[in-house]
Amino acid sequence: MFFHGWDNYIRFAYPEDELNPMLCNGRGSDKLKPDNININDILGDYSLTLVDTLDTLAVMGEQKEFEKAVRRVIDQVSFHQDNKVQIFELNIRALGGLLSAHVLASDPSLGHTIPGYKGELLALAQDLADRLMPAFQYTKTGIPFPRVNLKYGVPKTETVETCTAGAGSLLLEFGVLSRLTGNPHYEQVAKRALHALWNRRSDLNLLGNVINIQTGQWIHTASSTGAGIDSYFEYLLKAYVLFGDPEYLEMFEESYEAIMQHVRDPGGYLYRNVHMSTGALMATWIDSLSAFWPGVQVLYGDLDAAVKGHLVFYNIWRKYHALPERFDFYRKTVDIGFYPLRPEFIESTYYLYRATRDPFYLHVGEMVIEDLNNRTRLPCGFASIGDVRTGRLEDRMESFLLSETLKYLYLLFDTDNEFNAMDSNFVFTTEGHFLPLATHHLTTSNTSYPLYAQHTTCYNPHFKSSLHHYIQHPHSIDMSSIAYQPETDYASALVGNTKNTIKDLYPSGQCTSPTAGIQSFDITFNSNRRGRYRHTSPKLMEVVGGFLAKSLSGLKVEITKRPSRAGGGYQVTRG
Ligand code: DMJ
Repeated sequence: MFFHGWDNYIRFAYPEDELNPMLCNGRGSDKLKPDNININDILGDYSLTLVDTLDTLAVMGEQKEFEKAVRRVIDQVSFHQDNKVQIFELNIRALGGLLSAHVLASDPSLGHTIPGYKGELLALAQDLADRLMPAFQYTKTGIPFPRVNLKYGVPKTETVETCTAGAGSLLLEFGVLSRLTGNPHYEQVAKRALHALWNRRSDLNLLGNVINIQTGQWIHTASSTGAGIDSYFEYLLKAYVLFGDPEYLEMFEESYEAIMQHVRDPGGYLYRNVHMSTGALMATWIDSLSAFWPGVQVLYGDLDAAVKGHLVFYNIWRKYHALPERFDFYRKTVDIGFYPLRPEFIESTYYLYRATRDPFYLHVGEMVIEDLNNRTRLPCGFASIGDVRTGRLEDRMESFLLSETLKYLYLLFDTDNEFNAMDSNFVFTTEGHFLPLATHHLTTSNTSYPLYAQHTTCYNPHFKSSLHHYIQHPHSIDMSSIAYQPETDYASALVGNTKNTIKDLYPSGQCTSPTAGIQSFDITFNSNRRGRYRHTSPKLMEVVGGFLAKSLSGLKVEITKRPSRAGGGYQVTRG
């Protein structure tokens, strides 16, 4: 799948920014419609998909292709463009892509060095960051302007309203750039922006969605884990993982507590839009961007909450064979129907599998692969879905398909991949870029950091040493798989999903039939005073109308009570 997207991009679109999978050609900035921010916030004529995909090539072990792509970037990519772009998008997609590829190309311990490479990607990254810096120049609060012209700086007419995620998700890339170049300025401005937002949190410790960068007033006061705020939280936690500064963890913990108390619904499955000052419900939809949140919860160590939240998106996906941009949980229907091949649900699935090894998550991955291939694959690449209900396609393949969606899918199934086994402090950024930081960069001249970032309750699936924080799952099929838990049915009902057929799971996700000898066991039922049958076996779970035997390796047995008109007794079926 990856090469279907990548080869077609290189063949039909490169050196343009994106592939049009229907027209089989390339797409760059929209010069005819400068206000088309859907395109111009992201595309600016710098071969974006190429830059965004570099580290995926390394992650997939495609060293020759990685080297070739890096050479292409060095020889042909320039950010000296008369285009107004969003600093958030350029930061996560381009700066993150360049930094990741630079570290891979230059650090021998990672096994992807490129002969003759002289740090050109780092120089390009710094050139790009310098072009983004005007966004921080004339702000009274320290919160940056959302957009800059890469050639001429911030236009005089530029809006002073920015979203929280846009202004507060810069620290990983800017921090790494500072430490690699020795220029602390990038990290300082990103940190200042983060603090400026944080200092404007409500008494409930919640942040709003849109803020005026000059007055510091909130414009849109809905708090959520979704669009407009999402990666702010992600960067607090990942900044702690990467830089080791406990301040970020404390901020994350305060935010997390507030989210769990006010944004999460009392049932524990949905993360909603609530007013940042009162906690009152402001909308009845959740968005597909917020599907990243269970992944962050895994990283933080709250596996129980992660499993539940993920099940909501799993059931929405099963209902529509993709994730609609917004789903109304009150009406149990689609609110906004497009799906531009986003990664968030797959990202969380990946984190959950790394943490639990529950084959259920491999089956989720299999479902996603089938749906992507069935619904979005065209001869020239993969197309966005315009409406998940009708399957109408749109002629766009965003760069995150190759940088994130297919990277996480690959890492989900390539269980022994070297990037899954790494035991050092690194993160995947919000664009899925692999970003490590060597230990000697953990201290800077003006700030002191503890040498190693490790919080005792923080589970990082990439840290082998922290695995003891969570149970090891058995390698054989076991009824403890989330597929068979009541939570799965609950989440299914929550989104009005009537498709309840979960395929049988196989050990470690292998599609082989389990071979097990004939087993027998005895269970004693005792009648209590009210004539009800009681059992004492821990292997039996009471379900509506009968019992379910569990924890029997390789065997599922269902015991159902027969109605008296059918003769009574129990019906035993093999499942
Ligand atoms: C990506 O660019 C990143 O994942 C970002 O954090 C959110 N939007 C897209 C994917 O949906």
